[in-house]
Amino acid sequence: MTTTADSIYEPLTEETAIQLARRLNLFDAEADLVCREIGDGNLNLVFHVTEPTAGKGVIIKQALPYVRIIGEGWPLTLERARMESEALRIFARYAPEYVPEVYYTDNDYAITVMEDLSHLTIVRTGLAEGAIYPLLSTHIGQYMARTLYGTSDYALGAEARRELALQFHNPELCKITENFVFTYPLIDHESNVVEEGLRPLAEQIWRDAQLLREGARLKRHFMISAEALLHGDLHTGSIFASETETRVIDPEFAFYGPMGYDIGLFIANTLLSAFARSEHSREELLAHVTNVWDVFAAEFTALWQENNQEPLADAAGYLDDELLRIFQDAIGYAGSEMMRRVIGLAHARDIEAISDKDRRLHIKSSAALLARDLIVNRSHYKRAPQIVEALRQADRN
Ligand code: SR1
Ligand code: MG
Repeated sequence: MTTTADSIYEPLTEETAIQLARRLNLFDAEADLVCREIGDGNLNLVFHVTEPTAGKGVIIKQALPYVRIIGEGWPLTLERARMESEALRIFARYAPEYVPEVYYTDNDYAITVMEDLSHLTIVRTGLAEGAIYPLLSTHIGQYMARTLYGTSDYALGAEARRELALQFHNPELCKITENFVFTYPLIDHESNVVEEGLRPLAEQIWRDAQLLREGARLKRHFMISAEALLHGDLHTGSIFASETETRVIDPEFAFYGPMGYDIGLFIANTLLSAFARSEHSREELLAHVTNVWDVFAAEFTALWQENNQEPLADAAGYLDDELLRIFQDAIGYAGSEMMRRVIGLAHARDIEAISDKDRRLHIKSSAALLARDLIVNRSHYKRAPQIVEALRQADRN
């Protein structure tokens, strides 16, 4: 959906966001409400409406008809708000404890009203400040196994899976991923942001025939594999957490795609946060990388054994083959995501925040070398600890 002259869409202000919260009876009629626009992502408006005296709040998220960080020159479908709220409702069927509750949706205004998670912090920010989130990878491993398995052919049967996939074409948001994650970082594209000092490495990357070929294969697989309903942008900026709680937000890129994509994005962004830390404080983050896969694989296996619509699912070795393929897809996608965070448009804030230029450049080139290895050599990866070993190796170079 785009806005037209007769469309009723208009962007909210802090004042109209309060009026909406009142109209929806989300607070007592007499409550004193305050509102702040807190969106700091690339795309949307986010209003935090609170009743400070009662310690209550809600989040009102609204899509703009363009990319927020660029402006009106880059129009973008309002349909993404519907994708987000429908995906949140579907994920809540499988993993309610790991997503915010959706209270209200208005597709004309591209609005989703949802649970206030302001008692939690965005994981990317927390990790940059030294937080550990001891349960993060266990929760995210469970979240991914339950949502990805639950929306797959294995759990739903092919007919129901195809029906559900019809709701999630999401072509404009998929195009953003295809361009900004897969294509542009591998060519000398004007949108890339290559830090001075990194250009020779970027030029080497753009000439690397093996890397381009494997990057193209990963992109193609992303485009044609309708395995499960993905979050579609599961980086650490899309996760709120505390020591005990974890919630996945922002699934506006949701579509039917390869399961390894969500897993790869979580792994990539955790690795980037690990790179951003000093060597001796990385261990907890590296443990998250191995644990997320172990938890995912164990939970996926349990779900597979409990409920499986595929009559051939018990064929000897088939589950192991599936898990290895998903793992190697995840390795490749982790590489694509890391590469775009170093030389694409949207960088990792924790790495950009490093003030020592030599250290920042060392981290970026190590991350790019690791990304290359993950993409090109993904079929050599069989176990999660190999990822950690590869990071250490890249850091030594
Ligand atoms: C132009 S938008 C770039 C990125 O912002 C979103 O958060 C997605 O990660 C997208 O790839
Ligand atoms: Mg987002």
